[in-house]
Amino acid sequence: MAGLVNTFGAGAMTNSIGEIRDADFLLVIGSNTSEAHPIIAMEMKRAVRRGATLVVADPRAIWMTSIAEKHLQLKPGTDVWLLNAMAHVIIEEDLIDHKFIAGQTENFDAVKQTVADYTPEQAEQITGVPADVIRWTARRYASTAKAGIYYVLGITEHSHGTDNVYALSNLVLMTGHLGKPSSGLNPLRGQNNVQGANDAGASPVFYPGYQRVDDPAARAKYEKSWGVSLSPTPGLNLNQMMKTTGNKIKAFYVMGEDILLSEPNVLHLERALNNIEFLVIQEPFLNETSRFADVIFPAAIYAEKDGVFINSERRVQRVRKAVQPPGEALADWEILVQFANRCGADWNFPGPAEIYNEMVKDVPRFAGISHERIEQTQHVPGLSGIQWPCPGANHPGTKYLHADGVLRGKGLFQAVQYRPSMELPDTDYGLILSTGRTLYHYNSATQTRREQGLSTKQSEAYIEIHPRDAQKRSIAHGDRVQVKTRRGSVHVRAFYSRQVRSGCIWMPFHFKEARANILTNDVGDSITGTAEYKVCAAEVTKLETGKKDTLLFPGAYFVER
Ligand SMILES: Nc1nc2c(c(=O)[nH]1)N[C@H]1C(S)=C(S)[C@@H](COP(=O)(O)OP(=O)(O)OC[C@H]3O[C@@H](n4cnc5c(=O)[nH]c(N)nc54)[C@H](O)[C@@H]3O)O[C@H]1N2
Ligand SMILES: Nc1nc2c(c(=O)[nH]1)N[C@H]1C(S)=C(S)[C@@H](COP(=O)(O)OP(=O)(O)OC[C@H]3O[C@@H](n4cnc5c(=O)[nH]c(N)nc54)[C@H](O)[C@@H]3O)O[C@H]1N2
Ligand SMILES: [Mo]
Repeated sequence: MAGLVNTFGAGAMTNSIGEIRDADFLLVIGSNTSEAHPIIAMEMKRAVRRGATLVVADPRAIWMTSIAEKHLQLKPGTDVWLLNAMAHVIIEEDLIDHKFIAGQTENFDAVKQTVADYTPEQAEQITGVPADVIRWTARRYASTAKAGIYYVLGITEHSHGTDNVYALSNLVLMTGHLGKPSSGLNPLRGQNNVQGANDAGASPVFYPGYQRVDDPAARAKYEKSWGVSLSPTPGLNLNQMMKTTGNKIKAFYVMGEDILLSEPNVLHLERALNNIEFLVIQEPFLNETSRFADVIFPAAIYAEKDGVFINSERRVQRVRKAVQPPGEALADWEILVQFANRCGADWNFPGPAEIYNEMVKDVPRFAGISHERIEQTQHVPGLSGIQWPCPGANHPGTKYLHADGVLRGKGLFQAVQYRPSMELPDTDYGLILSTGRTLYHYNSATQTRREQGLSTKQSEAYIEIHPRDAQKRSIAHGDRVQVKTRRGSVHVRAFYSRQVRSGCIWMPFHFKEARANILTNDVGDSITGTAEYKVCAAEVTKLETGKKDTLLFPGAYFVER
């Protein structure tokens, strides 16, 4: 879901994971890297140990802030102010890369004009980050050659998520930190194959390989290749689909998503699901959504099937069947082929290698990658798989993007103005609720809560609350509380934490008995539809005193400060 927008021409990490250790400056913004991307965090730790400067911009103190040179503890949803103020300083102090801007970008003047109003002093008022720290960060970022930016959902899960990404892209373009090793813009992808799903065209906007459905040339190509006529308009995005459920949409085929746990404003969705005519889910496990299903196709999990996964650094890697799927479960592709054929298609794919060839054949960017080629890389030490772009069978793949010029042709500067989050605290709902994940559970936790060890480490839903906010509400560490927003309420434990800012509470979304998404706002970003999971207004009231024997804080990183 990390929104797939940037202004250079490809939605993926521009660098490789292996380049992180050589970076000299790292800006980690809206990424709880050590809990959500521990392997990548290891590379960041390596860089810091080597002497690199790490700056973390995050409303919470996370483990990464403990090794950071500076922690920019901004107020949630104020990133555009922070980033535009950094751009302001970089331009004011003439730290821009004139040659790169002139040769490889367009529309710089619009950004220059816009950020002129974003002074660090005013940014301090709005973000809470001291002006001198903003200046310091801007100078350090602009003047370090190997400077990389790493971001995830703290940037994208906002009604202005695309603006946040544009503001980051502007910094990259004005400093020319692109097309070089260890220096670029890196969205760290979420689920193991979410990059692959997007690459394959599992999107309302793209055919495989980010060819737009509203591009007449791309459409003509696929009409010919697939022998069908195709719509020239993009389909509904996930957010729009969820909102039209029960009205326009009468049937759903949900494959590998537990929508009743992971979609925002989920009680609304639940009511809507009562009004649809048919719900199919394709799943390895019974989850919350299966309560509403008319049909369940039992699906094999990753270890039970062959194929490829594509990771954040655009690396196409093989997964191999290690065990047989249980009972009647089949690989997702086998179910889909059977389904298509019963709808009248005539698909005869012997296996995933042939399906992969079909997917890449009209995509120049992937054309050189095949299962056979990936097999050959398997035995080369330190190398497994091939990174796209890889246009031909003799092409070695691409470590970092834009080395021979920006893929889009010219990098496009996009001037963005700050827009506040849609729902801010008021007298009825005095706190900002933010949600996310922890080290111990994986998204809807249909998998991790079946594992004893992880459930022992973290067994129940909770909020982190600043002691000052808790005491104001007569809540003690460990008490049971009600958390309420305009959309609903849940009961959880409250744990004191000085890692959240005063005025903010934080909650994981993993627990079905206290779904964070009953609380969240389903307003979506206007371009990607990604929901504002990171900011809504909430209030907390005490229900009962917590049992003293279970007052353990369940988080992976917690210090009483
Ligand atoms: N253990 C574990 N690992 C996972 C997952 C999991 O469920 N469990 N899920 C995977 C998936 S699908 C994804 S998409 C990734 C997500 O990876 P992350 O995006 O790193 O995970 P989140 O917990 O959503 O945390 C985002 C960070 O953004 C910060 N943040 C919140 N609001 C703001 C803001 O307004 N501005 C800024 N600058 N920061 C903000 C939060 O405090 C938090 O530290 O993780 C993947 N990895
Ligand atoms: N409040 C709040 N909500 C969020 C977020 C947040 O930060 N805050 N983050 C959002 C993000 S980034 C994401 S990615 C979503 C994730 O939310 P979901 O996609 O709903 O969660 P997952 O647990 O990743 O997986 C969903 C289902 O896929 C099934 N599954 C696993 N492997 C396979 C397979 O091989 N085949 C099939 N067919 N099914 C399989 C699992 O059993 C599970 O039921 O949550 C979103 N929701
Ligand atoms: Mo995700």
